[in-house]
Amino acid sequence: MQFQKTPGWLDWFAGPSKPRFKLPAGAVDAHCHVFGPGAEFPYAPERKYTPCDASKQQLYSLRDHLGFARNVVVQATCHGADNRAMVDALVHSGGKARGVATVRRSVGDGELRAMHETGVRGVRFNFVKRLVDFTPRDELMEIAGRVAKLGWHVVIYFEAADLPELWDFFTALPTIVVVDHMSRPDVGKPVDGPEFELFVKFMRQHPNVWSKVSCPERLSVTGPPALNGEQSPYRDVVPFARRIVQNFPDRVLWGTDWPHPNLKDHMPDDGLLVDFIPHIAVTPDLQRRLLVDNPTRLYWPEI
Ligand code: 0GY
Repeated sequence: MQFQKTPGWLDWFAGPSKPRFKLPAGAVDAHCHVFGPGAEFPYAPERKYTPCDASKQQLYSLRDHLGFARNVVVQATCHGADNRAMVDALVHSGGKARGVATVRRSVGDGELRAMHETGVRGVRFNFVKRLVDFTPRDELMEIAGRVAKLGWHVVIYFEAADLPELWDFFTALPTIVVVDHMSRPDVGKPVDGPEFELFVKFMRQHPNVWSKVSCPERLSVTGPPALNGEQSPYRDVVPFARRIVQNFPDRVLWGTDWPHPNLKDHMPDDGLLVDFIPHIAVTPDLQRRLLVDNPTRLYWPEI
């Protein structure tokens, strides 16, 4: 099937720079996606955007270029609950990728077990209105209970302003809960202001909550340019991510978010994104926990 990408959609950046920061051995890109290709894996009828294709081969060549050892491929909303493209990426990764799926209540236990065999280790619940029509919470809670039996976790994507309303639901989940992109804080507000304090409290009070300290390119107002080699790219995001890494060093993950859905003004250079890491995880020990120990414990506990 031929698909016409959403007007204004930016293609991913085809010539990423080589990062200056050398990733530690065994580093995991713990948040990335594949899109189609649409001709092989059609986009879902209920999708809110149509992306450009971004294949597993392209993802794995980026992995090698940047110096990652492994990937966690997260189901993107443009594929709805049809996990075939993501699962196909896992199956062809030579054991170097694990996945996070989107499922409905109608999913069979046999299907869940089959996904587990391919490397799926979590489900994603999305609460971002521009991306999905919401699934009822009782259905999500039922899914969480079923995947908990497989040892999976739940990834949640929501915006900071919605945390108060979602708090009780999130804290009732029976699994590890991984928050995408620090719940998208408004980095124009103070890092010790009420909004981000609530997120820190959420993590502090609930030891099963983890966070991805990813997506500075989505959150930044100042944008990417490093003024010199010393200064971080996306520097207005640094205090937020650094605070989470320092306070919860054993519950943080990092990912590129390649191929960067829904960016209309600016498409990041993935090499520069990697150069953001030493500014938020400022010692080799913190870097190793963020990039190697934590994702390995969550996705490859057997190694
Ligand atoms: C991200 C962020 C976004 C999109 C999706 O699945 C998706 O469509 O996750 C977004 O638009 O903020 O993590 O990729």
